[in-house]
Amino acid sequence: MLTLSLMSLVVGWYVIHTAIALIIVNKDVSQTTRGMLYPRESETREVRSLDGIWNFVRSDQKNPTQGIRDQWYAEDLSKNQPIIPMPVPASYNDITTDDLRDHVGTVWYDRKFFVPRSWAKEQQRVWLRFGSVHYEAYVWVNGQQAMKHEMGHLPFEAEVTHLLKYGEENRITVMCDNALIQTTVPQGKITEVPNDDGVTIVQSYTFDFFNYAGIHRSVHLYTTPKTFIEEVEIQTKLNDDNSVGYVTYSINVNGSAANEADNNLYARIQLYNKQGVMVANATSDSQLGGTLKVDKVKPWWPYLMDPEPGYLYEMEIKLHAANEELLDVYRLQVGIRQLSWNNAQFLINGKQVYFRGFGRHEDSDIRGKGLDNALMTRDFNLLKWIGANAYRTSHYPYSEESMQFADRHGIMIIDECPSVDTENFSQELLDKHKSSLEQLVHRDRNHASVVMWSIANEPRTRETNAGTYFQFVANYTRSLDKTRPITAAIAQPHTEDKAGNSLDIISFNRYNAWYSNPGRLDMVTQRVIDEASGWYKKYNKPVIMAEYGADTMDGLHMQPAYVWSEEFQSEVFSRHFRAFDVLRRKGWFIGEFVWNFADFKTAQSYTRVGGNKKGVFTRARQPKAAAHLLRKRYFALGRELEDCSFPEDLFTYIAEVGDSGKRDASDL
Ligand code: GCB
Repeated sequence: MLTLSLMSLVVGWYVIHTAIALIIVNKDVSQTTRGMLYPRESETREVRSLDGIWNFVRSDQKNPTQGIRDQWYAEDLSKNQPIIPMPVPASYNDITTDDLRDHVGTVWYDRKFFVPRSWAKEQQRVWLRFGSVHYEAYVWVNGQQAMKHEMGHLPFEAEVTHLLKYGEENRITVMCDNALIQTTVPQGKITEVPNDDGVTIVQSYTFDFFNYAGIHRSVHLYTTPKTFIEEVEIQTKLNDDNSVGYVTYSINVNGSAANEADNNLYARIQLYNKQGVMVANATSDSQLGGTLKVDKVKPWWPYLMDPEPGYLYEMEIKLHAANEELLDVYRLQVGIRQLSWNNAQFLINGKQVYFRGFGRHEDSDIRGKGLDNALMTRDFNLLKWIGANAYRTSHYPYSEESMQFADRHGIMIIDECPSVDTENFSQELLDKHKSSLEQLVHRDRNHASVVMWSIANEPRTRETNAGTYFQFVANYTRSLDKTRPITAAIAQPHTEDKAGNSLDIISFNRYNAWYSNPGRLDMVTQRVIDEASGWYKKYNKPVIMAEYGADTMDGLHMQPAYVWSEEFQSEVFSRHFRAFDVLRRKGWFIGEFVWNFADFKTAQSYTRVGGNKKGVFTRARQPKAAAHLLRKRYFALGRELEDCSFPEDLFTYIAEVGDSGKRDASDL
């Protein structure tokens, strides 16, 4: 009986705000992001990682708020609870051998660390920054609340100068709640369900990836001077023949100079090329803004569109007080490029782009969605091996480290916020959805690789209110950044969609021969052509196929092709390629994205064998047969559209068939 009433309380706790509004209004986002520059060392800043093994406690699922009531943060977790070791960064779900994987509700982490005595400076501040915690986080430092943040996959930070003990040991405590309800982004449902022991609470969600949780990305302590560079926003442009680049910057400062008279701050900006040669410099205006002009610029180009893709300059910003005193130094990598689009094309540096890439996931064995530098590096090597020039960060923002990699390798990013299968449009959901985009744009606006914002994946855009809802979301995103187009990956029939009007580029997802007409390879090509044409006809905007594919068990072979076999995946791809080539000739079809880059874990279901197997690579990042086919297509497109050269090993020697036997593109 007691269990039952506690359970009802738990469900009540998670379902308080589920009312669906009939009228939604466009309110301002109440809390917008400040600061959050990626932590970097400089002459004036120190960075310390708090990654490693933390202590971990899971709350009683039936009593998720117990730790707050009993103030677990006031002491070491180990004082009151049995603790287990937990790696950070990592999802906690797949680390243990018990049922932690499916835990619903709150878990606790803590760790100790020293703050050096030398950090106790009058003119210095200390910040605590999380790359991401999924989903909601409460953070205490030495028992004092330091911050609270709702939303996975996005960073948050707070100044902790006043909470730290210098030259002593300190403790950081984190409570993380993975519960998803109808007003979280993404949405989920918590229900009370009878089981063999009475009742249990169950987390359900419609999206097709495992709801991994925990401290997913790095935790940093970093210092800044008292008066410091808090924000940098840059925008870049090129002249008509791409020979001159312009970098417009604006800087925000937090704090004021020690002496009132010196408060007239200014910044000196220097731009260095890859050889370390200074190519432009400027002194800011009194608003701390200005424009750098770069003669003989090397523009940022996507992979295979130029022999030197992903060219980055280093921008050095030195903040000075009026008396010349150097207050702060921050450096960031800058790619100089210009985006444009119209009703049929997307262009970079004046050149038409044809996207060829993937929908992806941050997902791997054991670490779940935890940042893993080895995995990230391998993934970028595979992207380049296969000749992709783009991916969508389906279905949430990816790590800042991966965005930096994308800049460096020339991989274009369609940057997606965490809204998946969006439905039951309520005021509270709208506010959070907008907030997720505000946080995303703020975090990623300076990345050359980010070429488009995706405001949702497979939203239910035929529902009542969908038109108004997405108009508000799209217009808000546009108000944050006018330099990039806006898309959403839509799977509703174009005839019933209400969101396309608000987008700049239409992306659609469809699984012909899989979810529609399974196994029917003869029902792919024409259907793809018809659907893409339908979208274009309705909205007169460029169209991308953002998802297509087939689940494939690596090692399963069946001839003739049969669902789940490697042969079938290759055939499904090939039938799509035919459609894409017809569509490309129409002039408004601008990209093809396979679902998915690699196999990934999902919630348990009878349609999934250990997860979603639509990967071109296995979860261990080895190619399936279709990867070799896709590689030939992506490089063939690169050769046709951008005159790229073929990798030496693209073709396997088969037989002497004259001169055309080896390098003729028609043999692909
Ligand atoms: C989709 C979703 C993606 C799924 C995929 C599938 O349309 O956008 O998240 O994983 O289908 O394989 O079912």
